[in-house]
Amino acid sequence: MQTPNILSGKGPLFRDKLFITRPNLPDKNDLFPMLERMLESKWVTNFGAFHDQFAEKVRGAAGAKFALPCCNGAIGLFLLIEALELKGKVITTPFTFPATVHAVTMAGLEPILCDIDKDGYTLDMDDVERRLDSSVAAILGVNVFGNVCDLDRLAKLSEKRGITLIYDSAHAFLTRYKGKPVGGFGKAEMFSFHATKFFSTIEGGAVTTDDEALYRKLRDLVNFGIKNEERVTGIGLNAKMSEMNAIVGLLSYGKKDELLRKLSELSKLYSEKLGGIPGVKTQKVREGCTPNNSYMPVEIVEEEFGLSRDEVHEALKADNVITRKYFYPSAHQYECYKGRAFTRAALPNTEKVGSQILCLPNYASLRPEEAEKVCVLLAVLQKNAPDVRKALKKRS
Ligand code: T4K
Repeated sequence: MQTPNILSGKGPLFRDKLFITRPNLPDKNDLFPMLERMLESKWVTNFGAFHDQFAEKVRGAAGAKFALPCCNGAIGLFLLIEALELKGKVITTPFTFPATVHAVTMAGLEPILCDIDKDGYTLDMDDVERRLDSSVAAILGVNVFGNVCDLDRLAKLSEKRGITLIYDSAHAFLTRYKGKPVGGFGKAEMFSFHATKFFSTIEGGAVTTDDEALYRKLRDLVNFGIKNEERVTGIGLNAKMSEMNAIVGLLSYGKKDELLRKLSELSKLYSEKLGGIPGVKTQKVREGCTPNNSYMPVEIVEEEFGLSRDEVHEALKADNVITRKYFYPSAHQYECYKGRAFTRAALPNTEKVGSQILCLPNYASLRPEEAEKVCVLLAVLQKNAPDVRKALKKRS
């Protein structure tokens, strides 16, 4: 392989930027006829026919009784929390995208941030049990990078203590646990169908639940809280999914098996090729979980790799490999929460993983040879760590 740019100063290994993800967009030959039908119908949003068809697909794929598409995952989660009318604190994880903890605080609730499992990155159940007291009204688990929380233990705990259990499954559409699809666990779950997700509506999300009353309430809340022509019963927002987004979702749905297969192949390739590199640790997926493989998180363990995560991030960038530090900073480190009591919890695993995590390029249209080249590049950087460090220092 060509010497990495950071050492040679020559042109980057990848001519074009290799991003962490690229949207899986519909083929225009499939899209345009559907858009034409939408235009002819003159019904473009507010619970149209494509919206309802898409809701039905999501409902089936999630194995839930009800599915409500919405404008994005963040607002879907916020309105779900609002709809639950919780009285008390919400246990959740700091190792997530800002949307999770913001949804809790924007709903006027106090989060309790629990630590994560150092290998799978989901809620550390011992910490959850330690921190659980009578002030807790709900647990909001995050099925991060498509891996699932300890769904069995959380279900038992919520039942025993009478606590509402919900999931931020933004990353976990079409993941399964013990054969059952994610989407039917807890009281309700939220999915994100943002363009960066392998299954996309460009912008969009959905909430799934088996609880009809909750579904009906949420359906009003995504439409300003309007019950009918003469009644406004909830304080809601405009969070509906438009017909255009639903059409993209329907087309994504048609490709889901192909997307899952490609991601699974990439995941196998990455695991094999990264396995031999000292200081590269991959996420441990929970036993019983069949993940969607939509993210490729690794930890760079500096003592073994010879470089810090930040140094690897920079060195890869020099070769046009644009990785992301999901999720650093973690929620307890956000400036907007500075001084808030909930940020003072001891979160050793979160801090350690947050300082080591790096998500590698991973998307269905990524060619296996490109993924392999990223792995070889990582291996070369590791082998030449002292020189890479020197070169990075010189460059900065
Ligand atoms: N809960 C969790 C656990 C989440 O991870 C998220 C969102 C949510 C809740 C909220 O769901 P939504 O409300 O978003 O539905 C991206 C996504 O915007 C966000 O949806 C996602 N999680 C998060 C993990 O990733 P950024 O700020 O990192 O995106 P950005 O713009 O830097 O894009 C990442 C890369 O994707 C770019 O470097 C290139 C590529 N890209 C991006 C876009 C938008 C493209 O190639 N084309 C594009 O159009 O948040």
